[in-house]
Amino acid sequence: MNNVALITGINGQDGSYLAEFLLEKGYEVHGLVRRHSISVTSRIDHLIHSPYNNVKFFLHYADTTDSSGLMRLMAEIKPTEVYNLAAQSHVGISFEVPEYTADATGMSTLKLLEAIRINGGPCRFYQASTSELFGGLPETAPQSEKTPFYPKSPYGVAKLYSYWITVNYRESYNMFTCNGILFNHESPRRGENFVTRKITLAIANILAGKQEKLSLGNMNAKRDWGFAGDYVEGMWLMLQQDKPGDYVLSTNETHTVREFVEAAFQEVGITVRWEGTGVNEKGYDSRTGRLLVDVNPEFYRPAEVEFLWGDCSKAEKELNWKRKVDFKGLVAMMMDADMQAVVGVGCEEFKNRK
Ligand code: NDP
Ligand code: GDR
Repeated sequence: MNNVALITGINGQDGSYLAEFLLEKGYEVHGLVRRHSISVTSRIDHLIHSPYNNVKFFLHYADTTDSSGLMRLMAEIKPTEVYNLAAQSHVGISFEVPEYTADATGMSTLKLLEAIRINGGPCRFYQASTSELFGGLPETAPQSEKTPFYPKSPYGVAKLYSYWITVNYRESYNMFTCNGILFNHESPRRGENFVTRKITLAIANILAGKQEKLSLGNMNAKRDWGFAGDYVEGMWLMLQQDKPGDYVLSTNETHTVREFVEAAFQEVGITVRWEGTGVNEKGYDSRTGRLLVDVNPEFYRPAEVEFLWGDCSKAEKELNWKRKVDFKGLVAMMMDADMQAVVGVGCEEFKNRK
């Protein structure tokens, strides 16, 4: 049987890495994209312009909130594996658009599962579940598959629905459905309004004279940050097992947002000196005294997940999965990519020039 994958959210960060990974494995890959007034395919343009296009790689217009389109696509494509990565994926923005987030991040999962069930045929299903299902209470860390859920945002609540409907279809209809409970994973392809990319891009812009300073919200939040390229392999591994299950993927490291800022500046040879606390906290270049970082309460969230630190021992044991890139490697990779793109030189060359 041919391996045919359908990826929702193919032009997102994870979708682009997963498409590359599956094509390399010989899959026929179909991706679902929404219509936009401008092009949003920059992460997959290299695949659109590759020999794979229209041979092994196909894009289809659809929206996961539109069940008739999903039904039609399932009947047409007959995928053997579906990866549901589409979502309104920004936690902060979910407080601004809670109802839409419930539709796109929650209800859409049900629509996709129904389209698979009604169309019949053997099809394995991956749901992009998240560490935002956990409340991030320090006493619950490190969080594993057994940690109780306590979502703190409209995004987290919508993902909670998706998590349980995925489990429910497994139990009700004997479908092969899996939840990957993934902790934060980043890359040079990360959206520019997620905190890691916001930081690395701002530093490159500051050094290029295009931005004055970096303004952030809660710098005390702790996250377990891995590399997206490592995590898409884990998604695929979940669907290759004899039995479906739910798995945490994480790095087993945790760092504050402040530590990410410090590590990113270190990559370009700048040590940050901090002064003040809370909204008055500021970061200065320890050598020149220049203001580099401040706090803008606009970026605080109405409710926050304070402490995420994943325990992925189940995935390590059962899937034989392990992350390859650590925190330092991730920061270096992202900082270097933004330096190359904005300043025109990598971090090492920049430091040697100073
Ligand atoms: P991105 O925000 O980069 O990508 C989201 C994708 O979903 C985009 O391709 C977007 O398309 C698409 N999309 C959004 N709404 C719809 C819709 N209604 N119909 C069709 N497509 C839609 O997210 P990531 O790649 O980072 O994450 C992938 C998934 O994994 C998401 O579900 C996210 O919530 C989840 N997740 C991510 C983690 C992370 O750290 N990255 C951790 C845990 C879970 P468009 O370009 O048209 O907006
Ligand atoms: P998160 O990622 O909410 O964990 O969700 P994000 O990078 O947005 O925030 C991480 C932490 O940084 C704090 N923060 C800021 N965040 C943003 N975006 N902008 C800021 O200026 C800023 N300042 C401080 C946040 O408050 C938070 O504590 C990501 C998404 O990819 C989800 O889809 C996914 O499910 C989870 O990771 C796991």
